[in-house]
Amino acid sequence: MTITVEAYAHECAAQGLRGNYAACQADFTVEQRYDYSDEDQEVWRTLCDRQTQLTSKLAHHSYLDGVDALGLLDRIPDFHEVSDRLRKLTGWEIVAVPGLIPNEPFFDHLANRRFPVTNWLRSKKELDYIVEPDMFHDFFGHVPILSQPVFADFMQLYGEKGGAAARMGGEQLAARLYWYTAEFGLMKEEGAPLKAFGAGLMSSYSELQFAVTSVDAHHVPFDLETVMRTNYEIDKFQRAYFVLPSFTALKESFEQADMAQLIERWKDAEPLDPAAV
Ligand code: HBI
Ligand code: FE
Repeated sequence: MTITVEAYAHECAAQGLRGNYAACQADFTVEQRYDYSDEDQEVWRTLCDRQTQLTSKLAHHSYLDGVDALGLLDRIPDFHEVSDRLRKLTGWEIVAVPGLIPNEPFFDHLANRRFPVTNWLRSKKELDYIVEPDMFHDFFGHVPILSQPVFADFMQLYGEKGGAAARMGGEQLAARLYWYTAEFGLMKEEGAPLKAFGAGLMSSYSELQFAVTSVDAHHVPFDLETVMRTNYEIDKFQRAYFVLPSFTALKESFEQADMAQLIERWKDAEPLDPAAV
């Protein structure tokens, strides 16, 4: 049974999360309310100008094609306008949320091809790093790649199967899969060097360069079971970056996975150290 909005709003306030959860519907969505200040618009343009200098070189072409197709660089995007374009490409749409929402509704939105995007933007003084995912991370980071048909299918399957896994006690295994693909995934591009597509990299100036170009970045060939067993930390550079051979490989390995068996086998096992995989 999912936590109620009121109880979750209270919890978030206690943790000092920024979003206005009191305004949430039962599915934890809110209206975007396009009432951004001039400073917000300037922060958005500054972040996009700076980040696109890197993504143009280091992001997978599927991500870049999505940025072009959805048009989100010159001003803070209108969620309904971008949803109309995205829906025509892969059936996905964007729903506004005040920030992180409980796992259950999050999985349910993904299973229905709705991606939750935070409706507030970091302030000028937080340009380089922000703890909570804000609209720049969610929109600039996560949304463009949802225009890639196979990854779009994977993300819906993740909502369905990841949600089922979480209900079977495999919440951590499911979270790791999301973390090492949707957040920090890299991919081989035919005949090209390594490229990034994970949102945590797309939206981070420093970590995108480190993950793709540093000799100290630990690149590991993608393996579903290894990913689900490997620990991660949320507030430092990753000590492992998993490299996909293709989005099809990701989708098919997850389709074929027997989550009940994986949970049975690894739920209570010692997690793997990312530096050692
Ligand atoms: N909520 N809005 C939002 N965005 C996320 O990326 C998100 C979330 N809630 C839970 C969550 N991610 C992770 O725990 C997933 O692994 C489920
Ligand atoms: Fe994210």
